[in-house]
Amino acid sequence: MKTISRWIAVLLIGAATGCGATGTPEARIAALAGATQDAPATAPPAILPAPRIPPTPAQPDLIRRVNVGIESPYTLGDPIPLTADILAEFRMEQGRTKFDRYLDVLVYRGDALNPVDDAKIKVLGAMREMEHGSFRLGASPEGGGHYTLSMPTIMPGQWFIDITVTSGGKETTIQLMVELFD
Ligand SMILES: [Cu+2]
Repeated sequence: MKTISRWIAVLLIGAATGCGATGTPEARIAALAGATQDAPATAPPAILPAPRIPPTPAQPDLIRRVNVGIESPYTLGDPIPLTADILAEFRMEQGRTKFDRYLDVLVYRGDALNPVDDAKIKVLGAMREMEHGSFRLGASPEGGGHYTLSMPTIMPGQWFIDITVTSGGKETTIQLMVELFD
């Protein structure tokens, strides 16, 4: 019974310390210390944290378009029609941190020679089944039909990015799934 309640405590601590399955190294050490605090004095010393592994080059982001619930490949920069004559191209690159992504949306009428500079773009980002980390931000007009946003995609995993473009009184939402790898 005592052992079971310890394990529950460990699980609860693990659940409370983050959305990842493993939590931070510090959290794991804390959980371990909590679970062994009434161990005999002859217990071996606490396990030292593994050396911190420096960030390694991540594998490229996996990007897909989600359209009425169906995912299909999306190559950054490919035009997606928003209305009968308005198109948008979506580009992303790594931002200032490992997981932030810099988003560039190019909006134009017919072809890129006719940029649309009076669009409004709102971006909603969320991880499925995770309450934390959602963001709702506007992209800034940069001229030439470009709208940019530094997206606080704070952790690896699958992010669903809803990009709502309002132009000429018409609103269209494009959803991209961006999977970031650690
Ligand atoms: Cu998360």
